[in-house]
Amino acid sequence: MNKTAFITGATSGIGKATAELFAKKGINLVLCGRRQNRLDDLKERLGDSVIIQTLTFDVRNKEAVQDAIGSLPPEFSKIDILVNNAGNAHGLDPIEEGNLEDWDAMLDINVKGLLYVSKAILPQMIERKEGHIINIGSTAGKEVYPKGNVYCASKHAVDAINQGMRIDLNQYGIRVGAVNPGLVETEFSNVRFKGDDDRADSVYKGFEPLRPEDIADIIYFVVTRPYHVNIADLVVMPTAQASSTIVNKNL
Ligand code: NDP
Ligand code: 8X3
Repeated sequence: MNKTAFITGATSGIGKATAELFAKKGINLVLCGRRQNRLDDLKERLGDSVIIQTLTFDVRNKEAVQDAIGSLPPEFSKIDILVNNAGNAHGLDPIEEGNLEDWDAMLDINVKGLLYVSKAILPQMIERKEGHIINIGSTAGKEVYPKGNVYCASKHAVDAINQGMRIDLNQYGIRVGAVNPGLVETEFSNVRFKGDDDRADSVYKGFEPLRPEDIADIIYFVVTRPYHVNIADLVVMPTAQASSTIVNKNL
């Protein structure tokens, strides 16, 4: 496939699994994250089959986002697929105990970061009247769960932005859709619980969670549909999960 994908949050979890699958399928890659060593490792491992460019920046920093994307060499001037994946939950607290830095992080990364990256990539998609944007939302963008307050708000915002993007970019023939996973075992809970790995592991105990590779498969399916097919909004949970709070541990 002679295409180029730009993936944010490629250093871990869903983004990393997507990068690995896309490379296997011959999709050239721009891989982003803050952890340069992980990006270097991916480039080293995956760079035999496809062309890879890495960009190290924090999606919260709008100048850094513009500079990094503006610095892409000519062979990466055409981005066919943007996977807006970078994001995390920070903390799990009732609203009255919420930590202001956690709130800033979630809204700045999950919402504003997604907007900054999209704004920087969009001009060349609009010029070509071609492109496909996949926004990684969450079941947390479809319902709110106890103590999920601000993380859920950030993912509800992604849901709204996904719809808004699809409406506004419709005139250019740019496809926009969201993939909204339930519980996927990644570094997500390690970040949420600030390195408390036992607490993070307990989130996925007693049932079979989704794996990042499951989501990568779905993203690949979405981007390989014929042009007239746009998967606008897809929700996927582990079979054991029925909602954010109902998980069957007896399967
Ligand atoms: P991981 O923690 O494994 O990966 C998060 C990725 O986001 C990392 O590559 C990280 O890179 C990047 N990232 C985080 N903050 C920033 C930042 N400030 N600037 C740039 N990149 C950043 O989690 P997941 O793979 O699970 O999460 C990926 C997406 O999937 C997120 O949007 C998350 O909300 C969503 N999601 C996850 C679910 C789950 O259960 N795991 C379910 C539903 C949705 P680095 O640290 O190197 O910057
Ligand atoms: C991640 C899924 O349920 O931990 O978005 O919020 S959940």
